[in-house]
Amino acid sequence: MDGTVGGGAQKADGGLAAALRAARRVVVLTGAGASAESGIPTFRDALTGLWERFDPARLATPEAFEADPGLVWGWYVWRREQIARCRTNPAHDAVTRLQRAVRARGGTVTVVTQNVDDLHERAGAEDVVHLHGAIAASRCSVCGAPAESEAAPETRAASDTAGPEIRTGGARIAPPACPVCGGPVRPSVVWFGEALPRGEWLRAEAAAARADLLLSVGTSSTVYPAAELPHTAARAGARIVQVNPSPTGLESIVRDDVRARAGAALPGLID
Ligand code: BV8
Repeated sequence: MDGTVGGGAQKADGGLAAALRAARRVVVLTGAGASAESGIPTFRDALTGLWERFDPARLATPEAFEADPGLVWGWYVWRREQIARCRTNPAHDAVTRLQRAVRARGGTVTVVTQNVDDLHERAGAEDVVHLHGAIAASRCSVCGAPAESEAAPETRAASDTAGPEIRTGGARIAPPACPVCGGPVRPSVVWFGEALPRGEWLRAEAAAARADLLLSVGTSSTVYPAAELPHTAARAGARIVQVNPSPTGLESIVRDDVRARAGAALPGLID
């Protein structure tokens, strides 16, 4: 393990700043922790309201939606409303500045996120790879036709009347019916047990396989196949940098372990 640098880093080679300035093929892999300082709870945080007795990984499954579409759809309506009220945080803004700086010197930065929010895009990042889909989009769970994400008026009324509960997380809301086949509409995210979008995965994997630096930000490195990407980059000889206040399963391949919150640490690393 290399030396340590300030800011709560567990270990980092003094050359981290130089490496970030010299890198030309960068992958930034973000997880729920990158949006935590925007007020979006991570998957490890306890859920609230009706869902507090559920493990998010148990809610984010086709089986849960099949068993109780209103419970799962209500959770996503609540999360969408939460995300719509949030703003980007300094971590998202720093990632965008890094992408612009590396591009200005002829390099590439591929932002690969496990998050289903749009905060990287709202911060100005381009060509973001969404491994797990986007919460803002919906599709029919039966025929796959794209569908409106807004709950249908009758069910929307239910959530409006349920106002405070939905704000604190706690209402079942019947999903809209598909305008094509009448099937229940679902969020266009990748649930546990579902394959990642092939094109997105191939883009992420190819970027990791040619990276000279991979920055892992705010992910517990427990969800696969996304968690495989730092290992793919390390095998390609990339420098692995981690920004996370807690240890993850990644330390053995991490050269610079910045043990800090992303919004606090990334601006100082990038600028
Ligand atoms: C699949 C969308 C196969 C929904 C999500 C090996 C290989 C392949 C698959 C598997 C495998 N082993 C197990 C599997 C199955 C499974 C899996 O990985 N399970 C885990 C739990 C063991 N994987 C799958 O099911 C994947 N599909 O493999 O399909 C297949 C192939 C062909 C055909 C059919 C099937 C699909 C996985 C995608 C699941 N969907 N999201 C939604 O969001 O509602 S994943 C979901 O979890 C989110 O995307 C979230 O991002 C992710 C959790 O990971 P993190 O982002 O890391 O979040 P977490 O809360 O865990 O950690 C937050 C971290 O932030 C912490 O470390 C914390 O310390 C840190 N933090 C907190 N605050 C801050 C901070 N860091 C910085 N700053 C802060 N301020």
